[in-house]
Amino acid sequence: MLPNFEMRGITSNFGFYQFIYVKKIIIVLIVLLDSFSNLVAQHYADLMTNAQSRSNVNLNGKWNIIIDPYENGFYNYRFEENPNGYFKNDKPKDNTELIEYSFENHNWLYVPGDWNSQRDKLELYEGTIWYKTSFDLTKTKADNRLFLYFGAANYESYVYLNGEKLGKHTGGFTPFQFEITDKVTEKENFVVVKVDNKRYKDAVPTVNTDWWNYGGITRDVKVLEVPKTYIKDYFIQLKKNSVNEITGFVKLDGASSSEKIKIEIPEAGISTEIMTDQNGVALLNLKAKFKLWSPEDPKLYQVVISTETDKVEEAIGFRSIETEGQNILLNKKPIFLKGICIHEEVPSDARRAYSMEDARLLLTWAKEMGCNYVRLAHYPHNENMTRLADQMGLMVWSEIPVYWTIQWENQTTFENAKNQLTEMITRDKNRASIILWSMANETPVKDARTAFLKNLVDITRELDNTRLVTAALEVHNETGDTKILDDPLGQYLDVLGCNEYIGWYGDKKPADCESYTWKTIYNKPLVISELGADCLFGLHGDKSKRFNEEYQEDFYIHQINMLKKITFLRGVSPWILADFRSPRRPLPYIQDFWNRKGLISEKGEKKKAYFILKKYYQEIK
Ligand code: GCB
Repeated sequence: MLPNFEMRGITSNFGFYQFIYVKKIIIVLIVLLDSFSNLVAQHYADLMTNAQSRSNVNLNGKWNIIIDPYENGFYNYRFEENPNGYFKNDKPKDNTELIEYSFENHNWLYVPGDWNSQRDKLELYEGTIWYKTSFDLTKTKADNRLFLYFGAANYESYVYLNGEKLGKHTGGFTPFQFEITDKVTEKENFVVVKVDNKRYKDAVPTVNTDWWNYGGITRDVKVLEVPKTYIKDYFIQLKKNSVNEITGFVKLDGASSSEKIKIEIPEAGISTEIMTDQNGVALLNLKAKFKLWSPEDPKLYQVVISTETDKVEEAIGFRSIETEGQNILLNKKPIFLKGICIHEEVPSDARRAYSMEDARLLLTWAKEMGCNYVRLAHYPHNENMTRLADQMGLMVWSEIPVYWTIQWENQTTFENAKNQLTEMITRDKNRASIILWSMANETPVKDARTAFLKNLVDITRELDNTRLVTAALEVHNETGDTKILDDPLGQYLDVLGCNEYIGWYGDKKPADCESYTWKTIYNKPLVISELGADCLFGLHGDKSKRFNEEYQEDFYIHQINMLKKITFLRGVSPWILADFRSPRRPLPYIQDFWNRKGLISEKGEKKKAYFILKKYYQEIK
């Protein structure tokens, strides 16, 4: 909800009634602004935006670990939280003392990184591992503040500094931070983190998925240093449907009175000052002529935000994204999303992706295939992916792991999903590349699920009404050769996503898909968010035999023929860029724990179907 609060055309020669009228408008505006400022103050996640640009002590590297499958370092023998757990970082002085652990051991893991790929014995481990590192820190200014920032850790993390609990975070794919200003000393601070990747039925995602449950501190860890009053958050994007008007906000943390904030976008000739209110929030509304961000020309502007004591900058792109009937409009022009789904995994190393080099590998593969769009499945990927997508001109579908069947009636599950959604939007709301926020993947059609997801849609629109909202649905209504997309969730979405595997799952052959006619009850654009078939690179033979390259190739040929006939189709992201690890896929010799629907093998080899999709994308204007 970014209200336009600019007032135009108010002149001084008003009569009494006009005066009353204007007064009313002003009161309404003040109430609106105030409620928006409260929303900004309270509803975004407690996170520093653009943490990447902050001066910091980088805690990446080797951390000592203790593998703790029984959670002995957390619970006592009555299964109560132990006040003297491993976070105390003790060790026996000698054999007269009974302390049964020590971080001074030979065990360590790299951070960032998943544990499964770093040690053979951890390949399938699901449980607790304790991590420990230490750091020295001299502040550059005495009254500066310090935050311990995690890019992500999967799935549940308890964080301790110098033996004291800072807090807990749930969710494996979004950032979290703790203020540690008053808890840090100059020398030998120690951070201990208990990371647990056990799966639970009431969690998000739930127990069954189709990807590897990589555990550990999978993204960067830093201590960030900021001034006493610092620029905590900002939202600087074009207003919904506009190509020349920015609305947004800047939020300071620690401000005791109204403060001046300067926003500069030198290349667009913008230099303006705004004042914060009692919430530390300053609303922004300005007009300028921008060269708009697009896949063909991913123009980014350097945006500088400064106060008397703080300054941050970053490259931000400006573009509009909207729908009109069954079209998706980018910068007011209809666009077709030529895409591919991607898991956050480097297949050649069978590990989580986390670095800029990893992001470059995956997104370059997508670009080479002719994509202008990527679906980052099925959870928020690391920030390098969305920042690089900004630079490379790839539009992004970003999703939370509300996957298959979670507990729709469980309030705690809802709060968990809401929190992950809020953290995703808080982190990435200035990324021009992101055009779609996705609520879920392949969820069953029933009232409790639709209510759950509608609530998430409402929250998304409240936090960011500039982007489109979607979800990967399925067809549940089929009569004869007609597929009817009528999922009730569709009424709340801007873009209908739909996964379909005609010719792979079920009893149909690849060619059968061509006889289908697609319909929908909604006047909305459709993106086929998945389609795919498994194949092992190098396995050749008859196209009627599954897992041959020829089968997958034939499947893509028929699918593309079908896609061409769907009148309301405005994009596609086949499943998937590269083969990826999944415990659901044990078929020996063919899968061996790899989902083989990649168009590229785990070694980077291109399968035959890759070239079919590339050609299709080349032909689309
Ligand atoms: C799907 C899921 C995806 C799976 C894929 C498959 O529909 O959304 O996560 O990996 O199918 O390979 O079955």
